[in-house]
Amino acid sequence: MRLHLLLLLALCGAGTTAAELSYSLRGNWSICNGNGSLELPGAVPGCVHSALFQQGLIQDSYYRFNDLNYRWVSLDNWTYSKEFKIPFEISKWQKVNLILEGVDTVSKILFNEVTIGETDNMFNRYSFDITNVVRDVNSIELRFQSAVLYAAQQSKAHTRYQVPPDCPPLVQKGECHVNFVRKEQCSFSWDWGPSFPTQGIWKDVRIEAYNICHLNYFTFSPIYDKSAQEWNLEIESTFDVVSSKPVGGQVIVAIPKLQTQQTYNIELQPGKRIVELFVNISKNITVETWWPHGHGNQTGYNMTVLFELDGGLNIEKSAKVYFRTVELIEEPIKGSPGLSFYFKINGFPIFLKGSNWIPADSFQDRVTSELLRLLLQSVVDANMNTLRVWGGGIYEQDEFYELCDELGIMVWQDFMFACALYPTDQGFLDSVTAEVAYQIKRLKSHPSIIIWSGNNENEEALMMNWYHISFTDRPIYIKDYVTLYVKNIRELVLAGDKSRPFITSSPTNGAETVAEGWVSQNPNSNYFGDVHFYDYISDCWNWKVFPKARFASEYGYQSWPSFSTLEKVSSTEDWSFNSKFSLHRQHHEGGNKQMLYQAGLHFKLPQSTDPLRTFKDTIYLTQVMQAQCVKTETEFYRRSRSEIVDQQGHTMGALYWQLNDIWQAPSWASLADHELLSPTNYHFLSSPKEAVGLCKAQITAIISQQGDVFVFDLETSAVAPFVWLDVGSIPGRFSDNGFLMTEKTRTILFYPWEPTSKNELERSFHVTSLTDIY
Ligand code: BMA
Repeated sequence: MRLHLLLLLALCGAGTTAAELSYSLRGNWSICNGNGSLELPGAVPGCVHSALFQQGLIQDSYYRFNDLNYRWVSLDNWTYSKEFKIPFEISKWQKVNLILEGVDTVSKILFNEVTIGETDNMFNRYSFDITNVVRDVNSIELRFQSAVLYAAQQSKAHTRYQVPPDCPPLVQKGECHVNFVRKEQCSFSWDWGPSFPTQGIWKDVRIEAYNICHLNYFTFSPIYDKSAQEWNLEIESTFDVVSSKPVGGQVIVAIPKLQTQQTYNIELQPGKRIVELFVNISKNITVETWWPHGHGNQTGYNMTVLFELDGGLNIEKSAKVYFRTVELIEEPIKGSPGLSFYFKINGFPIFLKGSNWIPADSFQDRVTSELLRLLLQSVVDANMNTLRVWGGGIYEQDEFYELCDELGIMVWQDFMFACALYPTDQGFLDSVTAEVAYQIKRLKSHPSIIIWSGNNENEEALMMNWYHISFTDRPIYIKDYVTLYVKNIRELVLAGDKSRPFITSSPTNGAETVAEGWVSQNPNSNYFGDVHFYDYISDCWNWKVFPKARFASEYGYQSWPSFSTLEKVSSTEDWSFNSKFSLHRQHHEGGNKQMLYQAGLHFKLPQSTDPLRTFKDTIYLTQVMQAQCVKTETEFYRRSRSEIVDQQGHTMGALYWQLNDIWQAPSWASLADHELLSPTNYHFLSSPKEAVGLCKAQITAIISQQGDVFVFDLETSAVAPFVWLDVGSIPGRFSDNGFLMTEKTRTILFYPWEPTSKNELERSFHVTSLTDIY
């Protein structure tokens, strides 16, 4: 029999028992719908949609119109339950807790038929005291309420005034009132994503039992003392002391590579206790700092913290510590009104080049650490150094930040509020307070996170009056805004994390927003803070249309994903640009027309007599258009770093919208089914549609294998713009793609993400260039 028993700590000395035991409740649970007509097994961590799919009760949720067909799943109220025997003698333990690392979202929890608590926030971690209800054999039940129904109820109960928007635009085919529930905001639909408001236990769940005392939390941050020119480390540990007497002992902090070992005496009084330690790193020792990718190494140091407490109780923690400083510089610029807005890492100004990150899947149980590694490795391979974790998604899993630390990717971390106004009644604020305090503790030791931002676009929504609020009512909403982001979230950040700056929103005017009472007349100003810029009408080859801003944290253009990506979730009748399917997948009003309009400015639109050929060529052309537009705009921001023109400039960041996709649909993403579009540099002297003398290029490839990598030796019969290599559904990444081929031969590498063979690649290989359409 496999016991899910993990012995975490053992008391030293003869004849003693363990001081803490943990019993995992991962694995098989039973799931039941509201009226009991459906009962099925389901995995934890997981969600109802995944369980239904695994049991063959629903098809792939991303297939064709299934987002609408399976709406019933999110509208039902499901129950997760499990019976289990604890494989150790539970009565011997002074304190027993049920720990839920993530519950999605609204549930009532029963343990041995006794209600032990409720949840209403998928971003919080819950701990319930079950000492008095736990037995050797137990039952647990999480009775979920549909997040959609809950959000509607909460909105209805908010009678004093409306908190807009009520519903997303119709074209998004989503659910309403998402701003009333602390859940991934884009799970009710977005302008690039479907509506799948999942239910389930989406993170780890376990029982922990302990005597004497227990380390609940451990977090730390390195702080540089400028005047003393030395590094210190602040370590914070949170204990639950269940012994009736104080528990004394020593803490030994060791960072061997920095020749640091310090011992502290502590005494923990009964109850919840916080221990704060301050470790000084001697000036005489060289500390190698953590640098972003492209600027230096990502050096980290192994640290152990050993608590040797009374009665032989030993608790040991180990972690990697990275040292770096980050400053957000807002200072006057010669020749330009306003203030700069840029980051100094370790005292060195750095241009942030990168993209925006959204959740990698609607169903988080499908987001593996392997997938994260592949995506994040692509980020650094494309020479980016920054990702913004956008506020309409989730605080990412630990592995995401660990990988960013390791790879040198700076993270701009939004709190999870986006494109909406939010309520501020006490229940909502309490839930947010718990969420924010927890997320700060969980994430603050990651050097990769260089800034916290209160929300996505909510200052702009308010001040640009997206929701048509009357002038007389505006103060109510401004007050709510300040209550939530300034009086609550900002205060929590200031109290919990001194190692990185905080801004209230993105876009914002930074110091100018503060000066204007936390909301600026125009949060998108070119003279302060960051901007978000979208323009689908102007010609994107004309750099004069772009804002010469201090920092562009969002900009972009849509394209369609490759045919091989779409093929898997569609059927033959869907394969035209104006099919019901193509319209259904487009969640941005007018998006399909905008893409053709923009492409038509410089390219001849596909005119094949074969409808499938036309569809494939149109998809290809939207991708070429997107690549060109993002290239032109990005290069403009990069150039603007070193100039002031018309009193504007000194741009220090360019993060395009968006890196990844959540499903197979048109969007602003540059990575779709795991392929990387990586532009090289060139300058066209005219639009390709006016170019004369382009002849059809015959491009061939000889594929060979070198270890895990495949080599594509390409040969072309003519100059070929926008050469696109495609290996169908084989996941992997080309070293370059979408390039201009002016030389006769070129070698490109293919890095597969799953085992494949030369034969398989040869079968799936397809190459397109602009000359195929002309
Ligand atoms: C910005 C983002 C997202 C959106 C994108 C494209 O507003 O913050 O909300 O998906 O533009 O429209």
